[in-house]
Amino acid sequence: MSTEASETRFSHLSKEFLHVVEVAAIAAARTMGFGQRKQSDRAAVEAMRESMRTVRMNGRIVIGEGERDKAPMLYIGERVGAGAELPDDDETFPAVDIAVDPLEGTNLCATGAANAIAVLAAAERGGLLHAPDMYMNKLVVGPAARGKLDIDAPVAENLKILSACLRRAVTDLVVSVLDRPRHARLIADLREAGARIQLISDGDLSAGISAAVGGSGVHAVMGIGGAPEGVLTAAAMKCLNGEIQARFVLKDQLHAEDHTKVTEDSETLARMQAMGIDDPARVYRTDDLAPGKHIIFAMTGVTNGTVLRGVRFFGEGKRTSSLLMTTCPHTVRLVDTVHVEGGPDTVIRL
Ligand code: VTB
Ligand code: MG
Ligand code: MG
Repeated sequence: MSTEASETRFSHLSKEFLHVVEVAAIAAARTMGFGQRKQSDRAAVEAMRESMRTVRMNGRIVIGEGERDKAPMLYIGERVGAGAELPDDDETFPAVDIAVDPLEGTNLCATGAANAIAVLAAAERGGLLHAPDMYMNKLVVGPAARGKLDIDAPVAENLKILSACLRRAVTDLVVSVLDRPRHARLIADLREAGARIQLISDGDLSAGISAAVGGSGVHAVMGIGGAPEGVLTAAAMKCLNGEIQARFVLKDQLHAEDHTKVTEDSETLARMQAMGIDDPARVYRTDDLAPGKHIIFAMTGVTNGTVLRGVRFFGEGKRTSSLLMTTCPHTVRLVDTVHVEGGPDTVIRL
């Protein structure tokens, strides 16, 4: 097959992935506010997995719901899609690696708070880093500051550069930070430098996307969140011309509050090594986390958010708001879908 033909075939997958995230978002949104984050998550995972079955690809999950024994669905290494059983060199379907987070922000959904999303990224084989589910320190900015900041520099210095890039005072910057005890120092540094802060209860991936698009009122994301979300953020940054810099965080670098949530460093290091990460201290940039040339990023709002609206149920159907992006060709689509379920009298509203 010509490169052109295979590229076209790959980019056509984006529409199928759009359907996958829409379906997952709708399933999760049904449970909004139930106060049952596990139930919300399960609904999204099941719906996403089911809709992924017919996607015309030979898919492999590289970032998923965890290891097989702990998560029987969308586990790391699971083969998905219509060509799941085929060998990699079979050309019937494109071979793709997939990173999923069927419900990013389970608590946000369970409480009806802003910015819960259903999300996935896909790339050609090897196009997304295999990252274990562990913590990751991140710095996310939009196109204007791409390549200008340094995750290792003092916060005040990064803010000064960011303010120059965005041509506004440091006091006019908004940095999104997960509201966690581990960020006490970061928050104090941001305050001392004079920046404004948006403390979020969850969802640093949504926040990263906000930081990369103009007009969102968020200019950067800083701090420690999940590594899987970091890889997904990187895929989005490739499409939005933004940047993520990141570093894996081990137990001894974490706040005591987080210690119970992570495995012993020896075990974590072994998991990292098994996934091909030899230098646990290195800084990963956008292209290290998402090295793929052909990236597809699809996300649907579950609850109302900064960039996307949540799922609306209107009796005769549903309406979803999604972000669908590809690198080849480079497209960013804001997709507003009406899923019509009523009869011929159903009115489609603007
Ligand atoms: C992080 C963050 C996510 O959960 O994984 C966080 O990246 C978990 O952090 O966006 P804690 O262990 O401190 O709760 C999210 O906020 C939501 O999945
Ligand atoms: Mg998840
Ligand atoms: Mg998540």
